[in-house]
Amino acid sequence: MLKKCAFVTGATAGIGEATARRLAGEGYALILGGRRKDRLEKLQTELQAAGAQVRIAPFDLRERASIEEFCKTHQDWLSEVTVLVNNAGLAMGTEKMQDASLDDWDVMIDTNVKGLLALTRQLLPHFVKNKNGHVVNLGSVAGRWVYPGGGVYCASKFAVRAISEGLRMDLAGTGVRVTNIEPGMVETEFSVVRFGDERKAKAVYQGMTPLSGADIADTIAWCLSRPAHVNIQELVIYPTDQAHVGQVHRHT
Ligand code: NDP
Ligand code: 8X3
Repeated sequence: MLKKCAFVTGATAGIGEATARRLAGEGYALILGGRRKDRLEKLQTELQAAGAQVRIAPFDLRERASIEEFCKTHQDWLSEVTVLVNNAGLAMGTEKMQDASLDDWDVMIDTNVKGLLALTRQLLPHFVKNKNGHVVNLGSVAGRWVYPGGGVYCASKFAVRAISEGLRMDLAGTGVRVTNIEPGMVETEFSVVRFGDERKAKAVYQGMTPLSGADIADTIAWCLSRPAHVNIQELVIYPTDQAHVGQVHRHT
């Protein structure tokens, strides 16, 4: 039987970093993705010191050629992967669509949709051949409900939901599982990236208790630990202070 091995994208921060730590603690070997190689190496050193086997994948998910080159060079690593956590992703801006930047739209679609697809496509033949694999996608509540200023980010997460459903249908009978995790507000670097401003990012979570990366890592670990015949299709996870995408209770 294959050893437990997870490829976690976006492991340099937030949910991905927390998931890497959690899965290392559960005995998974890891391949960690992200562009900031210094952060990947730091996490690798830390987790290896605690006994985990950790390799790094420092490519930009928007560059299909880099993904293909990495995967071609490391077919032996890919053949050992049992879990793919497609976590890397981002939102850029909250401008109205009539004012928004086409470049921001490209970055979101290229990362959240095309990057996820390109890497997943590389792993699927191994999962199917091994009759063993679990794709965990990071969707969002934004993949179910649209909000003003979020149209294209939401579209990218609606796409993740559709891709998750399509994968589950096409993989039926192979033993490969597909789960879409759909969080509400999680305090990570997400809002700093979105606004490019620490102060604006802090304000997003002011007076409420958001989810943490570790909360989502916990949920992912639970989905992975279900018996092989159980597939969690999707999970929406809100902080208790958030009732809907546009409804947050602030205790101030
Ligand atoms: P963070 O900004 O903290 O982390 C995002 C991660 O994605 C980083 O590790 C970053 O690494 C990686 N990443 C971004 N662009 C690329 C790229 N082009 N190539 C490779 N890696 C990339 O955000 P979160 O942890 O919050 O976000 C993780 C996922 O969860 C995203 O898909 C997000 O949409 C989703 N999500 C987040 C929510 C939230 O409220 N925070 C709620 C619902 C879903 P690096 O910059 O080093 O490349
Ligand atoms: C991130 C959650 O509500 O900011 O996916 O879009 S939200």
